[in-house]
Amino acid sequence: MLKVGNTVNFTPLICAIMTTEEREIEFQAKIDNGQKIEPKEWMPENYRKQLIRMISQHAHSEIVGMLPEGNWISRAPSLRRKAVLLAKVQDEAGHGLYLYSAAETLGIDRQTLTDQLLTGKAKYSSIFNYPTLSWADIGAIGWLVDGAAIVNQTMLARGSYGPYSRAMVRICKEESFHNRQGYEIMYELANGTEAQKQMAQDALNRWWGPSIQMLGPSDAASINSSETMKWNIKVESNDVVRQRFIDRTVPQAIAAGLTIPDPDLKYNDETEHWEIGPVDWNEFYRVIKGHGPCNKKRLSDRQRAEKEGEWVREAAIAYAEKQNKKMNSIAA
Ligand code: BYC
Repeated sequence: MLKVGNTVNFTPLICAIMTTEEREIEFQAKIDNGQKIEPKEWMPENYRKQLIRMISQHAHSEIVGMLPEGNWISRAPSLRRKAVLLAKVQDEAGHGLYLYSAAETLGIDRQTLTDQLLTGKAKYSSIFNYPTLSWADIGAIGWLVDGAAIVNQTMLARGSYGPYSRAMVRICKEESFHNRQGYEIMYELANGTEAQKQMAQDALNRWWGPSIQMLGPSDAASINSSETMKWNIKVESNDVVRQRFIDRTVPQAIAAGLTIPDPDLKYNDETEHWEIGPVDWNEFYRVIKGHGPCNKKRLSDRQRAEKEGEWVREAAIAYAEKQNKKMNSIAA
């Protein structure tokens, strides 16, 4: 009980005697009012778990996502393209760092999260288990993968957890540049020589399906949605976000003179939406269970990077300790 001026504040006492059920009701009311939840506030254990799962998968995706693009830095067709790609890949590393930091506010440390990735316990986005076979694949990743990510992440920016939603705002701004550079690559190739046009079409043919799948299973199969949506971690369902991505991307393909590889694709005048044919969910589940074309390579590359980077982490810790000692001796 706190004495404030002449009045007595019973709030801490009331909080202390609230049951879990009462706290959950109060928490849900905050969510329904559109209030953000901040790290030190009370939250249901499953809210915390769901966020750690999602934010860490997202962070791992940013880091693993650097690998397919990194593959083309040394082979980019011009100095301008190389500089842009290098900057983009560095941005993805930055996104990973914000996201690991956002996850750490939930009481889990980064090494634990990294270990979960390296031991194959944690997922990362299915899309990064495909190879980048030609330069056009770099265009397709920026256009389609970053495009899908932006649609998903502008939705996540409206989510209930403060640190995650704020990280999304900044990440989306950077993703918009990534998306445009990817579309520019595709547009130029599609309007170049016949061979270049074919290269762009081939990349679209291979990346379209996985980009559609990347936005998560259909609503009927989405096991986490009941919790992630009840708590506004996701404010829209997987299918709603997927439809927005399709509606925005199909006209871009048409403008570039490329063909979406879906014979069932059609525009519905009544709903004003593009409708696609069946999604290959078998492929999606195969990939997220570890059997995509590059799952093994992606994991072994990350494991190697962890091992080869050990001396850097040791040096950084030794340097920080030395600096601390120096500061303490100045203060003494
Ligand atoms: N890949 O119940 P559901 C980038 C899993 S990086 C793998 O619908 P939820 C970029 C899901 O985790 C952007 N797994 O789940 C970087 C769950 O399994 P668990 C990456 C997937 O959470 C570098 C199960 O399927 N973006 O843009 O309600 C270069 C059932 O799913 C996938 C994010 O990470 C998938 N694609 O909704 C270039 C966004 N989809 O965990 C670009 C953050 C689903 O129960 N995440 N699963 O074992 C989300 O927004 C949500 O987690 C999802 C799924 C919409 C993806």
